[in-house]
Amino acid sequence: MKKRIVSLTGRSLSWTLILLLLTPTVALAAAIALDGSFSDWDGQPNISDPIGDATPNRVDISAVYWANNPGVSNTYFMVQRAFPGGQGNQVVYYSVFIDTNCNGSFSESADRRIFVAYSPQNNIGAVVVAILNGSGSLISSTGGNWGDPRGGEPNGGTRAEFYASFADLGISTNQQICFYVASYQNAGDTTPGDTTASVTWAPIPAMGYWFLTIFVILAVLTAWSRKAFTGWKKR
Ligand SMILES: [Ca+2]
Ligand SMILES: [Ca+2]
Ligand SMILES: [Ca+2]
Repeated sequence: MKKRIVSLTGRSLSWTLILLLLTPTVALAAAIALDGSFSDWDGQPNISDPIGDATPNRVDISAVYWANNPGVSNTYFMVQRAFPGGQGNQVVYYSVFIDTNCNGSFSESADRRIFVAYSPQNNIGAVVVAILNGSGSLISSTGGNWGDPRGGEPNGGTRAEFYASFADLGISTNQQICFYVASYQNAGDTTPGDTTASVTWAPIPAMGYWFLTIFVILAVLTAWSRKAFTGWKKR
């Protein structure tokens, strides 16, 4: 019995240590702010797209990032394009096509399309977002100064961040979704892979981090109580 208690204690401590090591990593990786600054995307999941596979430059996607924040039922995206140059019309339209049930069809009523217009100005990067269902009906719209303003290379007029709530996407927490991103309504550049490929993603449950924290605390308390019990038995 004593051996079993010691074994359980050791196992609990091992799990506690693993979870304690994992928890700060999760917490540090999730702090997206819609503010037109982009250092918050460092370390987030992303796919690079080749530069030079679409013309003009303003429709040439170079990277797509996605993330969600702890305790917030939103999906966040950031799309970067090739430097569009300082002249002419720099406006670009993106669509994030979401197959919410991952059945290969993106045009069912349960599916979604996040339509984005990004227009870099001299001091702000204006972003307007409309969320449509797979049939094209408008669900909601929003926007903000969420992009790079016009400017020089390498980042001037290139990056835009935006979001869509779980509610507007019609998804539940931890639901697996499949998505791809296209510029100019699929006539410009697509990511990933300029094919019909898509990214599969299960946004972390809104309360997942809290659950993990509580789980770690319970594991620590369990380990301590069992250790204390073992010590008491020795006396
Ligand atoms: Ca940001
Ligand atoms: Ca590209
Ligand atoms: Ca579908």
